[in-house]
Amino acid sequence: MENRTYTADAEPGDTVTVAGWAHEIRDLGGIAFLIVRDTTGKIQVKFEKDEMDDDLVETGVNVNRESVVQVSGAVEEEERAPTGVEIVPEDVEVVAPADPELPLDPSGKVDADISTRLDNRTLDLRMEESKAIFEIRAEVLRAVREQFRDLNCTEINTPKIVATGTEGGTELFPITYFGQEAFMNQSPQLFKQLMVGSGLERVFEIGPIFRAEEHNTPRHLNEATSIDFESAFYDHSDAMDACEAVVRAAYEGVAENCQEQLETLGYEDFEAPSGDFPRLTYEEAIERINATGELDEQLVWGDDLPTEGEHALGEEVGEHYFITDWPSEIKPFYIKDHDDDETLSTGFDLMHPSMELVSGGQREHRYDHLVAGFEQQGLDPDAFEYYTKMFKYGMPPHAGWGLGGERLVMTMLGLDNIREAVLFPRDRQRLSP
Ligand code: AMO
Repeated sequence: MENRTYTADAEPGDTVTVAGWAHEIRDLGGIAFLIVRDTTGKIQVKFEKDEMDDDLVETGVNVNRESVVQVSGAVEEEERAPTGVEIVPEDVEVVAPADPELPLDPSGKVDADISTRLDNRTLDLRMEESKAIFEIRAEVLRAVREQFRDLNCTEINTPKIVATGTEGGTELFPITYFGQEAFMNQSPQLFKQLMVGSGLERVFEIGPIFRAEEHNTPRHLNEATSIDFESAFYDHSDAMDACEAVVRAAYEGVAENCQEQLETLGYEDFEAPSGDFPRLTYEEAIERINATGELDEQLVWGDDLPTEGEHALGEEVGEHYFITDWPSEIKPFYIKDHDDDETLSTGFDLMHPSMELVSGGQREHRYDHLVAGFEQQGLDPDAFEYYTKMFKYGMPPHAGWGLGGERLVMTMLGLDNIREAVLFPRDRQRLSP
C-alpha cells in the first residue's frame, strides 16, 4: 500500500494514512475514540461528534472490533492518549469488516483456552504475547543460521518422503507413494551423514521431522522442527562444542534483538547461559538421580532416564548440561562406540533442566562395523544400501547432533506447552488447521 505509515512512526505534525485493525472503540458521548492496531503498535483516533462530518463519525464509531480500517488525518500531540499522540481523522474507511461475534478476543480481556487459540491462530497472533513468541522463534532461527555460517557450514535440504525409518521402526508415518509404501522422514540423519562424505564436509539443516509418537504430552509433537548439524573430522567432543555455541547464539540473539518481545512476555532478566555447559557421564547421571531418592526404583546401567529422573537431576544441576558416554545398547546403530570399550557409546544428549533438547554423537564411519550394527539392531542392511554403500568410498570420521527447535523455544521462554511455540501443531488431536 502506497503512503502507509506504521502507527509507531506517526509523529505530531505529520499527516498520515494508517491501516490496521479496529482494536477498541470507546464512545463517550460527545467524543469517541477508535484505537487502530498494526504490527508496530496502536494509535488513538479521535472523533468529536459536533465538529466532524456525520458520515465520518458514523463509520469510525460503528465499526466492529477487529475490522480492517484505514484512517487518514493529522497527527497531534495528546498527553491523555495511550501513546501520547492521536489522529484527527479526515477520512475513515472500513477495508474489511469483521463479524461482531469473534471466536476469541484479541485484546486479551477474555482468556481463551489453548485449543480455541490454536483453532484461530490468525486472531490469536493479533495478541501481543502470542505474536512475541513467534517473533522470538524467528530470531532463534536467524541467530542459529548465523552461528552455523560462522562454523563454516553449508545449509542443506533433504527429502521428507523416504523409503525407510532411522530412529527405530515404531514411530513412522506410512504414506503411499505411487502405489509403493513410503514414510514421512523421522530425521535427516542418514542424508546429513552422506553429505559429510561429500565435498561439503560440514552441513546443517532446519526442517520438519515426523514422529508417530503415541503419547500426547506437553513436550511432544508429531511434526517438529529439527535443527541438525553434521561435520566431517569432528569427534563427539567437537560436536558438543558446536552444539553449545549454537544454543548460546540462540539465547544471545534473543537477548540482543528481542527486548520488546521479552518485556511483553514479562521477562525482566533474560540472559544467555554463561560458562561452559557441564558434561556428566551417563553413569554419573544415574548415580546422581538415584541419590536424589525421587524415583521408586533405583536406575541401573542400561536404563533410559525416566522423565522424573531428568527433572530431579535438572533441578540439581540448574543449567544446561550434557550427558555423555551412554550405554551402546540404548543408542542407535549409527552412533560410534568408544574404541577402548564397545559397551560405551560416544552418544550424548544436551539437557535443559526441564527436558532433553539434543541427541548426538560421533558416528560409525567404518563400513564393516556399520553393517554389523544394523544387524544387531534387527534392521535389514539391504534396505539401507544407498547409505551404507557410500561408506565404501571414503567416509571420513564425523559427528553431529539434532536439536528440537520447538523445545529450544519452549525451554528458553519457560512455556508450559510446546504447542505455544508452533503455529499449527500436529498432535494426536490435531490435523487441522
Ligand atoms: P532424537 O530422536 O533424540 O535424535 O531427536 C533430536 C531432538 O529432536 C527433538 N524431538 C522432538 N521434539 C518434539 N516432539 C517430538 N516428538 C520430538 N522428537 C524429537 C528433541 C530431541 O532431543 N538423528 C538423531 C539426532 C542426531 O544424532 O543427530 C535424532 O533424531 O529435542
